[in-house]
Amino acid sequence: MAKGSELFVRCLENEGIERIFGIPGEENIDVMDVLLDSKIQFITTRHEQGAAFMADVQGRLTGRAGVCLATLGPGATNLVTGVADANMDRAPVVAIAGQGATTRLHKESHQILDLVDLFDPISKYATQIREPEIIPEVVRKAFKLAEAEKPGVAFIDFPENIASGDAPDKAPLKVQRAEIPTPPQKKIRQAADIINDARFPLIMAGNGVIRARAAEQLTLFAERLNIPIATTFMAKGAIPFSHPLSLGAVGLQAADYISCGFDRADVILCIGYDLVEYHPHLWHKDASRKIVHIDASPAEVDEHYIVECGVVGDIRAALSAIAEIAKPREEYLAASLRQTILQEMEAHAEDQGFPVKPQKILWDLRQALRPEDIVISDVGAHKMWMARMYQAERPNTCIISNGFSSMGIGVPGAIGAKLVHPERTVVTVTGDAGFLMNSQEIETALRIGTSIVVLIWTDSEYGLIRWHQLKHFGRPSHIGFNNPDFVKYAESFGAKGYRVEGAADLLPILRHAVRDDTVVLIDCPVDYRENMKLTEKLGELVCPI
Ligand SMILES: Cc1ncc(C[n+]2csc(CCOP(=O)(O)OP(=O)(O)O)c2C)c(N)n1
Ligand SMILES: [Mg+2]
Repeated sequence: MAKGSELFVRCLENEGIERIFGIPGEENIDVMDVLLDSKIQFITTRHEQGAAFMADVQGRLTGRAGVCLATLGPGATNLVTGVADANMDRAPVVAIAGQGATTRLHKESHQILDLVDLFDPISKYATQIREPEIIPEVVRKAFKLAEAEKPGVAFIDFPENIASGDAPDKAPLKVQRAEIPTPPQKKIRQAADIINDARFPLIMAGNGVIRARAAEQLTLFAERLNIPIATTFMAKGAIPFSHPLSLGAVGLQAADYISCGFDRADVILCIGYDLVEYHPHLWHKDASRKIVHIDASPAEVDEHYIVECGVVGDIRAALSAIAEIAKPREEYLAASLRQTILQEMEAHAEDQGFPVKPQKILWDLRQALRPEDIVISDVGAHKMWMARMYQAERPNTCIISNGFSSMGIGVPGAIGAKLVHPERTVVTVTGDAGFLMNSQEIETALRIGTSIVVLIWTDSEYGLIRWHQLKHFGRPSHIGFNNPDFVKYAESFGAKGYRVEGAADLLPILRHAVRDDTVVLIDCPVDYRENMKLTEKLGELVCPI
């Protein structure tokens, strides 16, 4: 007779997973032991949060659930931030925690916490395996729900006595994925009519487009109807930035050039757009535009997002069907807007100022990378710059957390991405604070041989918070700290470190770093005086259209 842990691992194998990220503990030793005889690779991390972020980014890139594992109590609580991030960024993840035996869960007992309660608000599904015979159902349900639209986290609490005890002779359940139906014809027609009647329609594409693997259809749709596209931060690359219909990314908490497009538009086609990414009140203050919502799920309720027509179902099918019957538009009003955005991006390409300006860092980074290479941003002022100015050419090549927006995703996220795409260069763009939140995973990266480049924007501050404080109160409050010597820090792990000492250093260092074939840290001092300059410039914005 098999043990519960054996049946459990067989069910995980049946889901086709290649690896699990995590940290062993006492209450999951049975699972850990069974994994030795499995083809599933276990990647031992240095913090459970790192494991969760690795699973998060792997899930986001592949559409298949990334898996992380922790022990009970403190192991499980350490998973929480990464799990919440995956859930709100709509990344499929199955998170597993060991648990004390079912004979001691009813009382105060060493390291026991009600984990199902703890994970409930940060997952789509949280359950406990109370009996061994439900293992195949629980595992199958967890994967099915994690991967179904909108993807997110399924959490499994696995008590130690169920893992070590006998399990019935059961087989894993057949893997079946939820299919998304084609939207009703009536809605396709209605959407086409609204587009035909529009004076200036604008597309806002969200991460749902990338999840649906609908980027190509989106570009074809825009080309055929001649409608410009702005993407959210999490949909960068859904249309190549070099495409003349691309207007870059929206999501700043303030007016931006692209706001001019929203102001001028009378119809906004929100495709795969998710309200968690960007409050509707920021781009639709007077709630007067006609909104066409095209997504796999019905729209969230929001007083600034009242839908004129909801086309719910498979995004690819919706776009092809609408493009076929709507009339192509002759004029394209946003060309001058694109010109302004391009000029802004290029303005500092040759800037020699030091510390290096954010615009220049992103310009050089783009020069050093191929279109298929992947950049992952951590969270901070650098993310705002990256979202606005990094020119992404393909979907899932610029990974930004903008649902939960948790600092610390950068280093572990890059490891997850490199495992998915070992042939591509993977760069983390991170602040000096977010970097040190999970820098311990450099050791993991070196041990498992994932070469990643970590580009640290050094300002010795929580830069984004200074930016907000200056905007609101005109003075900073408690945002400073000291940094270690990042070059020595890299070397102490056995990684490579570079320090940028002048703006002209950056591009050559980046070109070296992408060829170094190890973990590389680059300490790049950044000139964040540009933050308030941007705020002032956007405050005086004169629309080019
Ligand atoms: C885990 C977590 N803690 C706090 C925050 C709030 N927060 C957002 S950005 C930021 C500052 C980030 O500083 P740093 O990593 O140095 O990046 P910079 O803004 O300087 O580019 C803080 C504290 C957050 N998003 N996530
Ligand atoms: Mg900083």
